[in-house]
Amino acid sequence: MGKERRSIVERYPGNPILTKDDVPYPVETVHNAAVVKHAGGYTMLFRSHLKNGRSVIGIADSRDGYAFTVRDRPFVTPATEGPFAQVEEFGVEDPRITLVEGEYLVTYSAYSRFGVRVVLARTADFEAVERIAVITQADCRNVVLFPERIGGRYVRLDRPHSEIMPWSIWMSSSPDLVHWGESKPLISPMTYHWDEMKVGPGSPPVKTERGWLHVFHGVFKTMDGAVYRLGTALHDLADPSRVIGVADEWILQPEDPWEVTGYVHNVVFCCAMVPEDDRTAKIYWGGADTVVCAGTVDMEELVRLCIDRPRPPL
Ligand code: BMA
Repeated sequence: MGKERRSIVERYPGNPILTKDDVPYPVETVHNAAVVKHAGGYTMLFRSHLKNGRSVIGIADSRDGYAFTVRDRPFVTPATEGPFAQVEEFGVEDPRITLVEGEYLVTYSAYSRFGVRVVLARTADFEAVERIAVITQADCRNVVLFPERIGGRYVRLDRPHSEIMPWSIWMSSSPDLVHWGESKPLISPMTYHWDEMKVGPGSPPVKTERGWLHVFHGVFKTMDGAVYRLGTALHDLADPSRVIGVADEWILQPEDPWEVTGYVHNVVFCCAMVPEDDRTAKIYWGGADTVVCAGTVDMEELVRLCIDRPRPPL
């Protein structure tokens, strides 16, 4: 192994690409951003902490996927009336976006005194958003939807969490996006490994010739607190519950000053991988729960890592 190994995620030299100073309303952080291609450019949904410690989801637009302009108002704020008010009482966090059958489906974590659950919403144009349903029980986070039905069913990865550690990545499916079942664990943390404390889905899966590729986060607990890193995994195209490979090594860890120090130290947390035409993809991550960062990956290289240098999924 040569010492000068190129990093797998090439950080954008202009990182961080978004900070709280870019937001035209008062926020303490901007992080954990979902991004999709839309209307000839890129649209981002990102989480911000308010000064009361609770979170809202903002929206920003870009031509090139790096320079984003934040809109005047947040895209999702906690519902204060109607059927979603009870689950969103303590805030909305960590959006993901998947284009499914012509509409953008958005999932986000909703916190309340009853724990954390995931809400599914839809938007055609990123102007209006319509909540569809609460699609998990408590406690569950990090729902990422596959972009197409597989075997006639909608499919998602998610991460339920309970008293029982360590917390794993599960898959479930649905006939209608509202009722979910057939749940099973697919990827577990590995003892004495960079992800030994917990893992969770990061980006919605992207279709490649070799399988469904996604980026996930893994957490290691140290005497100095937890370290959030990113890993990658590949699933069978026809049956994504079959994990083809989970790369043994992480692909990104906190290294830049704004990833090492911030609202929560030592965090890189991914909610989006956006494929480009040349087999690269842009990935986006929150740095230290404080800023949004971007970088590029060679998707073929991620696929190879999963196939050639795997570790056991469970
Ligand atoms: C997780 C979530 C993420 C956050 C991460 C690091 O549990 O709360 O939103 O980025 O912790 O603090």
